[in-house]
Amino acid sequence: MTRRHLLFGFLPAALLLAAAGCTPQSGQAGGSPAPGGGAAAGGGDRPKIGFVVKSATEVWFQQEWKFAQQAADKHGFDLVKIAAPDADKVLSTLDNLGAQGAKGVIICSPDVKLGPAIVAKAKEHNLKLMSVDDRLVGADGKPLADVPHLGISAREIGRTVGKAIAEEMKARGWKPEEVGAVALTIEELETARERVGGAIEELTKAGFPEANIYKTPWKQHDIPGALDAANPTLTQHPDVKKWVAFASNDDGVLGVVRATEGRTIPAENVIGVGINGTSGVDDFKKPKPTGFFASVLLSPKRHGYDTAEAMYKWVTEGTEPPKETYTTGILITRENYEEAMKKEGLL
Ligand code: FCA
Repeated sequence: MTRRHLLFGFLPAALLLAAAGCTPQSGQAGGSPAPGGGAAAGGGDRPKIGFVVKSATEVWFQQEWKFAQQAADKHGFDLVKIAAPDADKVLSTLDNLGAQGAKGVIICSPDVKLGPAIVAKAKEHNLKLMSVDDRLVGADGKPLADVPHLGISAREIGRTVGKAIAEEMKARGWKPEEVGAVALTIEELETARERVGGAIEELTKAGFPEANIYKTPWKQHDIPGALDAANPTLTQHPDVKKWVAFASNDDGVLGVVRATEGRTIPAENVIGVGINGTSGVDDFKKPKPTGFFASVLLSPKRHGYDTAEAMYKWVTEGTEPPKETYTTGILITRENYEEAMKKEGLL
């Protein structure tokens, strides 16, 4: 065989290997299971660990996956990244992971009330289970305390949001009674309730009238969904010329900010403060400031890398992760985001 032939013969195999190591980022569980897929990649005894998230399109979860993959590369395990945006997909994903011989799964469920069903499926398939970001709850709405969880210090981070808004209002010389607040809420999710609750706590402490805080349910948890939610609230208060905005994450606030832009409310009349940093950063990169003023930068590295590593140690060494771990965040604005994000490996 000529060198040329060898090269061509080799290429597809190399591509296959790459593809097997880099499992599909979404839709995989709904398709045909691939039992022993890892073995085909030459990793027969490499443990397989699932990382299931509620959205593949939200930048936060892409970042979590990226860092989880770094843990997989370092320790030599196969990471199966799957997006499960609804209950059916969550359950079929767990069956699929079981069929593939996975040993553990980390999950941010689209619905935390699926907790007992997820625990039952994990047990059935002998999968070690931990939750990330959104804590699973039981039928009584209480957290499933037995499932190790890594989340954010939601109340404290919400307080940081509220303080940042209050300070910026002061810096701009705004009178609280003239300002309206759009607070996007996801009442059924504890971490979201706590984040928004913390922001309201600090705002009202700083003299913001509670009556001017318009709680607006956020049903479809993406930027267009937030824009749609915010519009009616803005319409209902045509007399309000200055707005502040907060939500459980950047995407919520970005949607509200886009809604204010759609109504030609000038950017200097809007103070939006998000949480995550991972998608809000796009507004900081725009040449002219938008209404997206700041965000609390979280650590997708800790949420992705640390959980994946902890799961690997659990399945290989039997060391169970702590039952609860809560991470912190730091306030970023146009002024300091580059340095802060570089430190986190995000820029
Ligand atoms: C929730 C949010 C994400 C991120 C994560 C830490 O899952 O939906 O945007 O903030 O918590």
